[in-house]
Amino acid sequence: MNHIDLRSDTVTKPTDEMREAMARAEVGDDVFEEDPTVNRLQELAAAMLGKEAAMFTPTGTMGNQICIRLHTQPGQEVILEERSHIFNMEMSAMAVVSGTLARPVRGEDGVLDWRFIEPAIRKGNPHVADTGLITVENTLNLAGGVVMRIEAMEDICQRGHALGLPVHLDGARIFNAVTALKRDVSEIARPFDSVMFCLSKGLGAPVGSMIAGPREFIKRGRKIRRMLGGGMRQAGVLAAAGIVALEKMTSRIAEDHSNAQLLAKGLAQVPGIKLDPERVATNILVFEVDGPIDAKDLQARLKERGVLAIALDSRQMRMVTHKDVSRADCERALSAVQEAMK
Ligand code: TLP
Repeated sequence: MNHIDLRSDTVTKPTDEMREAMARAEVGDDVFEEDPTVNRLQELAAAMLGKEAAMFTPTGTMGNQICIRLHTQPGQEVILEERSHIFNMEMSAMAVVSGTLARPVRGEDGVLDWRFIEPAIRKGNPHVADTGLITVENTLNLAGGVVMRIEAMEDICQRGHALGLPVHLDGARIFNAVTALKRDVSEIARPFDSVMFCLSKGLGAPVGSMIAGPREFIKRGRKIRRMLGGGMRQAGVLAAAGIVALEKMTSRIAEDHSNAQLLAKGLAQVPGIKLDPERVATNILVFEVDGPIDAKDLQARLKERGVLAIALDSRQMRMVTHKDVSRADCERALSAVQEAMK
């Protein structure tokens, strides 16, 4: 059976154009910085984000962790939203790689602003560890792809900087934020000291993420990437798909958001499902299953009906729209949910 795969936008397959670009890619040894295609991707990403430099990383997790390592000292704390990916899904890497402790705070509906961050900041108190970094995630995955406004991001950065604190953006889905906010990606990236974004999610590239920031920061980042085993050689075959992702795939993301709306409006009508379609702003839906069956049962029943989705726990379920699910697929998925919840 051909499944409708709503587990994640990470499941997207490279387009034909990407595969052709990959086959034709000019390559070299990227540890020597001699891969022309990787260099082109890095220059393109830096220019789009308005940063001095960028670096290709194998994964978003590695990109985030390189930035945390560069910004912090062992023993410091990192403030982040309690539902953030760095806190929940990166295998406690910030403790292992950087010797830092997460200081999670809860935003309103997943959205952080200075009110929530300020009380968690520790500086100069001899009894407690200092804060070394603030991280922000936009869009915030586990809170249902919620989007943070530019003004809130600017405010956090400005106030953080005034206290001498760097601010990192986990912008895994920055182009979903761009689409929802109708702003240029450089406007979102501007106030941050470093930004990570993924090529391998909604943009459809098979592998890879980027970090961007000041030239000196990225230069130091090359060493940390290598320390983590991410110094790749003829990576141009992967970067070639990344270039197509950045040049051709950002403008179609609105389609994913409109399919997510269709799903959200339909799901909100299903007895036993709790979801406010107004809160679905991008391509991720996180909803509660509070009916005759729980989220894990729903996941199993949907799978029998050819629809894949992820139960985050026994109550919460996540669905993600992307380029490889059509509007008709979303309609079929909705019918499957209606049947499964009966
Ligand atoms: N997210 C994946 C899973 O790991 C949960 C997904 O399916 O959504 N930041 C954010 C906000 C992410 O959502 C992810 C991946 C990452 C970082 C890490 O990217 P990768 O998987 O490339 O290490």
